[in-house]
Amino acid sequence: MDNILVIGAAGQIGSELVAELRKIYGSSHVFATDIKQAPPDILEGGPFQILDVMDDKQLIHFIIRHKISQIYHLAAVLSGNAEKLPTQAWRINMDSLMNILEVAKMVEEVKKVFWPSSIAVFGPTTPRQNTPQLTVMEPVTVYGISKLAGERWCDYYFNKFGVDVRSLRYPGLISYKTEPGGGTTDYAVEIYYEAIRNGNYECFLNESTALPMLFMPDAIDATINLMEADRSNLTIHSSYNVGGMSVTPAELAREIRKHIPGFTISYNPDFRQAIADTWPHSVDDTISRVDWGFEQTYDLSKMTGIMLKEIREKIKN
Ligand code: AKB
Repeated sequence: MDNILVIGAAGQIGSELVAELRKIYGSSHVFATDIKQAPPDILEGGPFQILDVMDDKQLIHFIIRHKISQIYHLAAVLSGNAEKLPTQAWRINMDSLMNILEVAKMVEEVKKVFWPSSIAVFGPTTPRQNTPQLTVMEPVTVYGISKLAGERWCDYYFNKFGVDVRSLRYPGLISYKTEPGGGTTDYAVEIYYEAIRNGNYECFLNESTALPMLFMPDAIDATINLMEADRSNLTIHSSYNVGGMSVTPAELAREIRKHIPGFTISYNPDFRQAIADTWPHSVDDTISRVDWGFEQTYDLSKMTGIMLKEIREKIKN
């Protein structure tokens, strides 16, 4: 039986991924870790430990002690925060990945690694519509540069040392369980909370900024399906495009208004507008569909119904 380590288990992806992995592999086989305390369901649902991925000695001891065979490394500084503290963000994003790749190379029991990349690897010179898997990549943000460098390192460790590292270029992820922090696509989560709490939202991107987005259940399925795919079917060892839906703030607001007719939105773009302006509007994920069966099951309308219902419940409780 595999023992799985999730780093960044208290975060937006980690908190949902841990729950899903525990259903599949059994609670005692999924070790949730983070540098901060995890939400109660993660703490109560199986092993949790404070672990700093930047501490390579602590990391390797943990992996050996718990006979870890799969690692999901989700900890990162996202695009907005990375622009505020560029050198720290670079160090955290890169050193943490290098620690993981080195451990995976050294410890024979570690069979697979998952590391998230992002649509931020693309830049202003990339085709914006239906962005191909292989294309021009000249990111102009610290986060994007770190993700592109990370992709290159993943590919390098696969080719040079046979490390089985798998990765997705996540679009913006929309979820109700744990809010994201410090990203450019965070508005697409905030808007639902503010619609319920106040009936209005001031958006930090302008109304026509189209970005690819994916509802969290689809992102979790994609992540686990990629990790469970037969290695021989995988043709990409840097990171796979996953598309989702292309949405603007105005379209999201229109969809919310179908449920909350009085909802209003205003626009006050900040520094994150300049980041979003360099990212794709939509992404071509054909290779993910062919290689490991990626599927998107939620559209804007289905997702909005669930987001509003779940956030209402959460606020009520
Ligand atoms: C961010 O906005 O920084 C992230 C991402 C698209 O990688 N959500």
